[in-house]
Amino acid sequence: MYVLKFISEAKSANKKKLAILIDPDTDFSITKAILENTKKVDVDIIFVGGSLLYKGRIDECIDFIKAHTNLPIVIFPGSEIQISEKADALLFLSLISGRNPDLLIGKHVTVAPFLKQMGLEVIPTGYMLIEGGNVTTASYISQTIPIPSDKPGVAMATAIAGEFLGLKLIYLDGGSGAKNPVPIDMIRMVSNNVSLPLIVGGGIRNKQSIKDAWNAGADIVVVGNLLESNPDELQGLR
Ligand code: 1GP
Repeated sequence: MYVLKFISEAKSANKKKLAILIDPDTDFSITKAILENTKKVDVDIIFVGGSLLYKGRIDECIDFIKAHTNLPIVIFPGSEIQISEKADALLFLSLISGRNPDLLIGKHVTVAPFLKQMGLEVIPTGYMLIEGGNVTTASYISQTIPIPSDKPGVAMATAIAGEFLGLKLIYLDGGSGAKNPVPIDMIRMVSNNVSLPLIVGGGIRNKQSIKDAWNAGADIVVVGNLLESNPDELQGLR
């Protein structure tokens, strides 16, 4: 319960958190540079995962990250093969924005006994894909329609349903490489209507977008591509 406790306590104290997403397929030399940069910008959590992996070396990647940082490592799995007992926790994602039964409950059944054996902290997460101006790998691979960016009410209703179902976190995701981040009015509406910690990511390209998401009610903002493409942008964030 350590990671969820850490996230929930931060929310209660209104301490905004920054997470970075590391794709296990990324060259370790680049991952190393990203991890060096995180020391300068006060990153709080490391998410590991990808919508589609080609190399399948999640254990190796987590070992590599652990050798370079003490931050909590949380698996953000793109599929049921992305599990590892080396991580601190795993977001047990139910894709509540979609209507693909396999991603709502199916894959979960297949993998649940293995997760139980591993003793990994499993965090039930309502995962919502939001339309971000292009088709992302996440929406293509999941074969689901993301929530339209101009329909904050749909996102709000979905998040409330997720809370009623007993999920512990809500994750609004434009998908990695989204052209546009999750709209601010949508973040605000979801945050005003659920009491769960709120994670927001996808398509964040500058520090102002991070601050805007935090101010609108995101408790954790996740950045991925930005760390590779323009790491200096995060300087002076806090
Ligand atoms: C996607 O939030 C992550 O789930 C990261 O997205 O790579 O676009 O920052 P980006």
